[in-house]
Amino acid sequence: MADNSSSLTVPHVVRREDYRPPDWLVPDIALDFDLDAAATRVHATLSVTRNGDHDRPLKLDGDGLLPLEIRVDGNPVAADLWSMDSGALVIALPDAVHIVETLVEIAPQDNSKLMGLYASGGLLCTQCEAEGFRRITFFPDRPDVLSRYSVRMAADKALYPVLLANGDPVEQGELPGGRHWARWNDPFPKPCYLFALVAGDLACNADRFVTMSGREVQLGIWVREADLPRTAHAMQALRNSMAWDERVYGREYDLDVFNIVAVADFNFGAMENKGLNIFNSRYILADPETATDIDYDGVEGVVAHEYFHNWSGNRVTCRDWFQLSLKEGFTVFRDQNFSADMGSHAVKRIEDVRILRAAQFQEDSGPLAHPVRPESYMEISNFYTATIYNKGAELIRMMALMLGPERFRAGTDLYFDRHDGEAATCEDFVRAMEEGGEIDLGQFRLWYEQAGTPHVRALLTHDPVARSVTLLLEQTVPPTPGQPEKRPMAIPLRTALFDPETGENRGDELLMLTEARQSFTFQGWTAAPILSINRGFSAPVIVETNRSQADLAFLSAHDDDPFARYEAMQQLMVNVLVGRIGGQAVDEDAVIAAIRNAATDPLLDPAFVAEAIRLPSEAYLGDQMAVVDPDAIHAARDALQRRIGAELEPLWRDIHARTRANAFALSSVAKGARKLRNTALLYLAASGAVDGPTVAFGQFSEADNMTERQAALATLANGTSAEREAALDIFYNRYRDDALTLDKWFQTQAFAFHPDTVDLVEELGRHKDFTLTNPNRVRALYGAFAGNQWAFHHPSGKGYRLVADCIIALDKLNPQTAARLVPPLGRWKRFDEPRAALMRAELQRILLEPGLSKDVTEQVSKSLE
Ligand code: 0A1
Ligand code: ZN
Repeated sequence: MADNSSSLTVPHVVRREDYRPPDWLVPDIALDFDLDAAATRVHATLSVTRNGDHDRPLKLDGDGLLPLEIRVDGNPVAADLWSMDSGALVIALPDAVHIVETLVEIAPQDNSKLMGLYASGGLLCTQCEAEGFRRITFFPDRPDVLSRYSVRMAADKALYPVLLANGDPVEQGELPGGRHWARWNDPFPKPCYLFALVAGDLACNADRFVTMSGREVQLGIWVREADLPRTAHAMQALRNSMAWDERVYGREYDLDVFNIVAVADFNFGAMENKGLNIFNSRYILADPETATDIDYDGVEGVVAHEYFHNWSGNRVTCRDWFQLSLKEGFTVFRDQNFSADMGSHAVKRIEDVRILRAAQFQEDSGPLAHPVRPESYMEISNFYTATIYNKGAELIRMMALMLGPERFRAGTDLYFDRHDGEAATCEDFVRAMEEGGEIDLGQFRLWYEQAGTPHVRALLTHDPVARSVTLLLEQTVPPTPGQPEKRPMAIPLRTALFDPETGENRGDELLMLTEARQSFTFQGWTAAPILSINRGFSAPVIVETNRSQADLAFLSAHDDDPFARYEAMQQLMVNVLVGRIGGQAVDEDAVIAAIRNAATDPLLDPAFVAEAIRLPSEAYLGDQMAVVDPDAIHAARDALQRRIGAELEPLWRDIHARTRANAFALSSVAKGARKLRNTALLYLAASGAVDGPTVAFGQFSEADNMTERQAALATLANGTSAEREAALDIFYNRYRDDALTLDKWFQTQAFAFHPDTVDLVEELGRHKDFTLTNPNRVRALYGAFAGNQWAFHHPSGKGYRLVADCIIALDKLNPQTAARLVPPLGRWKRFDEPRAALMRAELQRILLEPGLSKDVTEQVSKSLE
């Protein structure tokens, strides 16, 4: 009786308002795995207790499972006492407490969805969040059922010499026939999405950490033997994270061991399973030969993120999946601040806002917009979004700003202490902030409910007679699917006024905008001041101001808030580019002067300069237009880049020569120099100087690190020089056997501003090294391509067809990863009608595909509404 019903039924909608506490609890579970890639047997023993006074049966979720045995209190269950319901096993139970046993058989090597127990490069590993545990054994697969786990694994000792699971190792032994076994116990009750096991031939980078109360923790990073030399950075990041969480949040690690395993095939970045984090290898492995500085920072940030989940996610977990941002938004906020503390606060904030605008603002203005706490979903995997993660982090950041550091810490202490060992809600978090921080967050709660990015118009008017200025603020929150009307939000705006004569900042204030229209008056201004608003990006909103180009130029040179300074520079560039696209005469000289000033200011951090002088992305420019015109945007941006390159050519040559390093170092100074050097190379190549490709090729060949090598390759890939082909060939031959680095070869070409990118991507999709079975490879080619606005939106519609073909083919193997490629196609309303029609046609073609997954069905059907 194989159960295929889940793939045949019309997707069912799950609603937040339908939440009910579980009918049955499972305080203890013992799992016994007889591991084998082709056929693994899973025997589960559940102690179950009836929760409340009811007579409903026990329902154990299952996905693709067939019960080979069912026992209650040791006895086989009569056929009329159990049934199957959409994959779940339903058992009628007479009493309040029982022991239920089931036996199933699964085939990890056939599991291409990478959810549940699967095989990756000779390893067996698990991924259970959100609903993968039901693909391993029958269980109430919901985060508010917390159990103590005891796990026994038996496996072939030669193939799987290492056996890991959550918690602490307790016993191990030999078995006949070359097999062995191990048992792990996890003393902390946890939801099943945090279950994990790994079996394989792994080597360990072992270290230790002594916690603030003096307990010693054994740390292990487990990888293939050959990858051991690439694990040092991850280990350092882990130790730093452990110390940081003690220092900043007072949170200590709680088990005797903490293990991390790197796997090559993984749907997301990494997973915070209790005591046994499982990582996409791209967020563990790093060395100068193969990892860029961005990769190094990614390793540090993701290691921290997963470690921080031990408190924000594991010790305090989520009641239901609508509360996902409770753990994700808070944990992203924590990892962002950790990374800022490890490097530069200013640069980290700029990078985080860039990501928020690129991913979350786009999501929030499209058909898939949803609140940070959604009201409904068809497939929860589709809700691991930039809104839940990044906008969720901004909500925590706003609360932290409004409370101030001490009261925020009082709030988080209260939250952790009050809810330790529980499954909590976003409301619980806000209430802890209110009580611990002694603040009323009544109106602030709307941030959890209302989707859409608020727009704030800020108009500053000066009254010379009264010597006062008035700042008029108006907010609107745009309609989003299911939410046509919006209420005004509570928006914290850090604001300062600059004296135009002295250049002095007369004080930073936190203005709370709580009404649709509100004004603030400031006294003592004989001359009109210059407005600096949303400093530090204090609220995730779009601000429109009546500031002149001269005001922006002033702020780009003088604002003492680095984010606001960067922002002024970007706005200066946006105004010029949008003007150029609209065919207006624009003054580009101000932009060139601002870039020259920043790039020659010896007091500025080079990493900041590199951020400040780079042109806004094509996608960001598209967001500023009523209808996105990819060709006009590309042409305008490219022309300005060429002009900046040509006019400041000596400066780019000078920076490029001056920042050449002699030996690789990972310090902030060395990273900043590389970042600025790569930007200088980009402008030098754009200048049209005849030796541009030679200089780029020189950097490519001489670099002793991947940051400079890949940037040189990317610069060459934008052009049509002979050096382009040479560098791509060299890169391919050097890294053809290193999957993570070969991903960069695919990605660089898919992301290039090259007139033939669409055709090249089509060819690369047929390359012998391309495969749909590895999510990193798919993202490197099609994910990067769909983010290349100019190429993806080629007027022929070929880009849309390529991505739709990929979605259709991939959906049969890995629906989660396929569904993540849908959003770029879903943004058709933002484009001209010929493009919109082509995009819709591809979405409709996908929807007609027989047997389409729930994941892709949800994303495509919402995108067509
Ligand atoms: N909780 C993880 C993200 C994650 C979600 C689902 C997964 O399933 C494939 C994997 C990872 C995190 O926030 O890091
Ligand atoms: Zn997370």
